[in-house]
Amino acid sequence: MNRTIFITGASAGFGKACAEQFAANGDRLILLARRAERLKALADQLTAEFGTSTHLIAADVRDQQAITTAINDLPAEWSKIDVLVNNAGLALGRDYFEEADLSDWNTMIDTNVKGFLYVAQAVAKKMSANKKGHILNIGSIAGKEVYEKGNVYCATKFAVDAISKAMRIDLLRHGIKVTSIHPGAAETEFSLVRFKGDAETAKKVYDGFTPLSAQDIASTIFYCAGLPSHVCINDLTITCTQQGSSIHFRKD
Ligand code: NDP
Ligand code: 8X3
Repeated sequence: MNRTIFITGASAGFGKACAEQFAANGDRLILLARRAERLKALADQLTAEFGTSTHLIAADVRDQQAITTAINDLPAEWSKIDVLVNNAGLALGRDYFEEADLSDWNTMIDTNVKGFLYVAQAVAKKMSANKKGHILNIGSIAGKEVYEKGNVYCATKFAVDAISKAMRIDLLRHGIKVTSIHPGAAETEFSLVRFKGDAETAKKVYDGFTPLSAQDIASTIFYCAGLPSHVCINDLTITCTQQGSSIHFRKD
C-alpha cells in the first residue's frame, strides 16, 4: 500500500511482528529501538523478502533530545507518517509495593509514560501539519485492571489508557485517529525482560494455557490501521481465549 508506518519497539515482540505484517503489505517502515543490530537484521530481511524501504532509528525513547531530533529531522521522504505504532515499553520486576526496586519504577515510568509521550507528541505534530494520520498506542490489560505485584507497571499502562483518550479528543480537530490496543498475556520477550533474564520464571508465566502471539497482536493492529478513513476503533482489549481478566485463567 506504500503507507509510511512508524513502529517503536521494532526489534522484538509486537513491534517486530508489526514490521513483518506491514512490510508484507507493501508499506514502508520507520523502525525504532535501542538494539541497532537487530533493527538492521530485520530491515535486511524485509528488504530481501518484500523489497521494503526502511529508515532506522537506533535510540532510547527515554532520551527526549534524541527522540525529538530524530523525528523532527526525518528526511523529507520519511516525514509524512501515516501510522504510528507507539509500542516500545517494558515491565521490570513483579514485587509487592513496599519491596519493589525504585530504579525499576523509574525505568518503567520513564519508558512507558515519558518516552511514549515524547514519541507521540513529535509524531502528532507532523500528522497535524498533514491533517491526517493514525496513532495506535499499545496499552495492556494491566492498564484496565490492577493485579497483585503489578503496581507501577499497571499504573504506567493506566496512564497510556488515559493519555490515549486525551489524545483522541485533542487531535480530533486535525483528523488524526487514535486507537489504544490492550493485550493480555502474550509470549514475546516481555517476561524475559520483566524477570531480568530468568528464562525459567519467564516461561512459567505461560504454563497451562495458550497465550497470544506477537503475530496475533500484529494482525489486530494491521486490521485497525486498514479501516476506511471515516472509521476509528478507539479502544480494544484482546486476550487469549483462556484468559478472562488480568488474573483469571482457565488452565489446561
Ligand atoms: P518485547 O520485550 O518483546 O519487545 C519490547 C520492545 O520495546 C523491544 O523492541 C525493545 O527494543 C523496545 N524497547 C524497550 N525499551 C525501550 C526503550 N527505552 N527505547 C526504545 N525501545 C525500547 O515485548 P512486547 O513486544 O511484548 O511489548 C511491547 C509492548 O506491549 C510494551 O509496551 C508492553 O508493555 C506491551 N504489552 C505486552 C504484553 C505481553 O504480554 N507481551 C501484554 C500487554 C502489553 P530494545 O530493547 O532493542 O530497545
Ligand atoms: C502485559 C500483560 O498481564 O503481564 O502487559 O501485565 S500482564
